[in-house]
Amino acid sequence: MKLYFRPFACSLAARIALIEAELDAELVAVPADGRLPDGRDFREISPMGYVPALETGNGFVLTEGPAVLTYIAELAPEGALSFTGFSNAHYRMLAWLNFTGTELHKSVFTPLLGKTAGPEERAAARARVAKPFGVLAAHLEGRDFLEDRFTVADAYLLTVLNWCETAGVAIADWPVLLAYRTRLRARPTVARAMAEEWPLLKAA
Ligand SMILES: N[C@@H](CCC(=O)N[C@@H](CS)C(=O)NCC(=O)O)C(=O)O
Repeated sequence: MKLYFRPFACSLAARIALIEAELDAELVAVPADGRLPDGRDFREISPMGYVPALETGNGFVLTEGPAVLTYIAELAPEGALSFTGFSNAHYRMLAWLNFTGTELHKSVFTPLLGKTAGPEERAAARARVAKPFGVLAAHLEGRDFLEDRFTVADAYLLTVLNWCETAGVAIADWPVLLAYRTRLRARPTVARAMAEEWPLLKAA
């Protein structure tokens, strides 16, 4: 299995999930020009050019973070990274993955972290953070994780919260979210995943 990633991009969540699940995978860094070490153009694997992309041993290719994370969670020992079966918690976890992807990642952080948005679009993106952060802060008050235990939804949310400083989002204005991020960063699997990517980010 191969995970295509960029350091500290949303693919970090998949790295965390692989470590949590103790699954072996080759981690392939996608260069800025998309030319992979084996000579292929990354868009042959991920037509949008986006990480994460997961390529299984039998040639199955999966893109889109929430799908990649759910796939890894289902390869993990039963119940280790998600909730199995037709349970409310399982569907809530899927809802959190979608919430993070739509209300935060694409709506707020993509315009703030990219180079294409002008001042008006950036101001609008920054204004969109208060509502979802407020919902999350209210939900996480008194809880360690989004649900009763750590799941891939926490891995994704932590990954997105990591971008606050670079994006100019004052996470300290939501102390519950800051405390959640601090707690998760101290989790050994998260700390290991971040330590693996940190030198690559600095070198980029
Ligand atoms: N809808 C995609 C979005 C993934 C995405 O935005 N990936 C970013 C990194 S966080 C990326 O690869 N950007 C490279 C680019 O825009 O060329 C998903 O959920 O996986």
